[in-house]
Amino acid sequence: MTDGLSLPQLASQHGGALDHTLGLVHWLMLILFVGWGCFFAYVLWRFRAKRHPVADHTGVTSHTSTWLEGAVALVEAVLLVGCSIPLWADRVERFPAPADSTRVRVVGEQFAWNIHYPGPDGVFGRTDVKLIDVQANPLGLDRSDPAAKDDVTTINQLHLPVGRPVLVQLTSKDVIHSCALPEMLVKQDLIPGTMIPVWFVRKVTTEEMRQRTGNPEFGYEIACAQLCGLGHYRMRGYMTIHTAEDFQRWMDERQAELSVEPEDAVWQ
Ligand SMILES: [Cu+2]
Repeated sequence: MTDGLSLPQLASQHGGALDHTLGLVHWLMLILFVGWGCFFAYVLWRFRAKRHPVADHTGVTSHTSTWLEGAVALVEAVLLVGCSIPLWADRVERFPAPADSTRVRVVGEQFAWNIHYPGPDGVFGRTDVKLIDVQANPLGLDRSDPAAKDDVTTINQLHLPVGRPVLVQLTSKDVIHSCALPEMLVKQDLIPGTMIPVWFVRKVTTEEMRQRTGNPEFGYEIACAQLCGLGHYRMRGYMTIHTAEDFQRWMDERQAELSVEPEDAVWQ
């Protein structure tokens, strides 16, 4: 239904329903465009000056256009109440259990994405604004907190396993940013002082997408969708979707690096 719209390659579980709604809206708009265009042409012909040399103050007595407008409003109400609201309600009411999910924090800043994994213990370590060091510790992670010992942080590199739900907590250090993952049909603002949860299920690994698109360089992009300052254009991150085994291997490698470099370790 959305083949002609040049949408990004779909790579998430919920994205199909969103694309479907988008397709329905486009069809409705096409029908409206053609319908109202024909109606306009009819009115120009029907009320031409030759036929009505004197203005008629009574105007049209037929109620056809009222019924037509009522029908359009009804279809729009069905799209909103029948498609969009249930889709949204499903997203915000049915969060996956943390135990069954990969959990990660994404902290926006001018102009980078800080990624924070809780590590094998599943607990995010304490962060403190006083410990923030732009180069060495951009998240202000307190490595003396036992829960922070196994935490993994990266900059602009989000690694996730395919298939498993991911629970992302979004926040910002400075201004409002927006985390946009086009292929996942995910877009959510990051607002300083709030922690906004988002979840989605990835269905296609980076490797599969490279084969599907025929582009060996393909990488999922994390774009900032809010004009957040002069460097907004370079606020770009990358998301790599691994198989479960490859993700575990990646996480194990980060854990191994932690044991060598226990203090303030940051990986690019
Ligand atoms: Cu931004």
